Amino acid sequence: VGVLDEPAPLTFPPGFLWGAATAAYQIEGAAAEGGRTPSIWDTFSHTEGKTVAGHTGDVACDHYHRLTDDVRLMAELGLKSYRFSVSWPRVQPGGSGPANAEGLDFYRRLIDELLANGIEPWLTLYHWDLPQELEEAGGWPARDTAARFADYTQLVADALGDRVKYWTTLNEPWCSAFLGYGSGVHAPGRSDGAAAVHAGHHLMLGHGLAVQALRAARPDAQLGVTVNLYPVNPASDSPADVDAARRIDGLANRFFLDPLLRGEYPADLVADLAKVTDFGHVRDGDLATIATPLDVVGVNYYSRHVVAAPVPGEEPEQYWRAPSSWPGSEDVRFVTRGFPVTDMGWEIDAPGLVETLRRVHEEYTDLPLYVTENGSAFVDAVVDGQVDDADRLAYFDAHLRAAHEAISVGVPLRGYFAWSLMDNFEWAWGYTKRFGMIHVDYDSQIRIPKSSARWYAEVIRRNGLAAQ
Ligand code: PNW
Repeated sequence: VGVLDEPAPLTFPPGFLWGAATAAYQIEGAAAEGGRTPSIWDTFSHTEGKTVAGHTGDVACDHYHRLTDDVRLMAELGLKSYRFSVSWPRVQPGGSGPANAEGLDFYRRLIDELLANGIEPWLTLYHWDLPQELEEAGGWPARDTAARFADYTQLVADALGDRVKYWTTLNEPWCSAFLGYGSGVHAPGRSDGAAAVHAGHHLMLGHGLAVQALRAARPDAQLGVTVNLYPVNPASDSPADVDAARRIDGLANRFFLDPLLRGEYPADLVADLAKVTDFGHVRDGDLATIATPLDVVGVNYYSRHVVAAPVPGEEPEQYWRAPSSWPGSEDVRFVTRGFPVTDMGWEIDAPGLVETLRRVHEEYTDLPLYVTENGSAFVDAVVDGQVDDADRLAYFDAHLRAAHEAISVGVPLRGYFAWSLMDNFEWAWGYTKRFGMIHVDYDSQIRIPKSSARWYAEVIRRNGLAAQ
């Protein structure tokens, strides 16, 4: 092959924000220390039968006691940014009232350590750990929770706002609403379609109020929200399959994108949900609040949904069907195509990332986009103190090529956060699924950077991928 035929290295735009992400309940541990009160995830994980093997986040990666060592590992990776979440019950015990100075101090020390290492802190306010007291007062299906969230946001902005430029209000409101209150496979484990739809609305209302509070407190900050998006394709061209795809796309993607970025619920989705709720929970002015202007949009991407019309008697077993994360569309079948899958059973589909980013840009917004999570679980083996995770590395490589392709067709993608910095508590799956670039031994708490971590450090150093 001549020089001109050789594939060129894929270089990203100058200043591309290379990062890694985690979430408070998944890594911190110290569940009953420093004045923290229980969240719905403490209650849920301590309830028999809710998580694999009864795993809880009581200790997790013990990050609460190891933040200095963990930031050193981030610096060794050369991370430009670190996306973490604040535990609401750590900084505002019980979810209302005054701040807990000891909880805030933990995040202040974390942020200062990041800044001292030249790592941009990216703060997520809500990654699923609602204070248990607020769940007992009705949780996200109750309107008042949105006001409580705005109050908590104000408290965090006052305490940490001088140190943080990038803010995400909610992580993946679809999961909070439809896994938490629909299928109940996530905390708080309720199964009620109407409650899930109402929760989704109040999460977005809380987001809008939080953006307004942050904007007033920190006019210079970059404000956004993170949604988990999926291309949704019909399994065939049949009108029934095409309609199934329209319905699932409505619940998975448009339920959130349309209110947040257009200030309206899609009419077809409202009609689909007529048997579930009459949308009487939506008050005048809510949609304008929800659509309060943002500076950035975060997209979490893992896989694609391929769906088909119901076939009586055929019920494929899926993580989210227990009883259903899809109110009003419980009968839709999720089909697999025989693609290679990760340890979550999710099909690996890097072109879906290009489609997803293009859709957000072309149909919804000109705002800068960030991939705030992308990654994969695989079974790892520690051999002679090393973890050679070629499968995870290949997943990152394929998706970064997709991210680069999206940029080359005009998507204003400004950064990418690998999920996850380190192995952690994978929600209902406990410690049985490993997403980390850094291996964690949960007995010794020894961290070992995997091959993917060393590779990612090289990607960051080059600001791109080597020629393939
Ligand atoms: C996201 N689904 O969760 C979360 O933001 C992370 O905390 C989590 O560890 C990561 O992705 C990997 O799971 C999801 O069932 C959980 O479609 C479930 C689904 C999607 C995202």
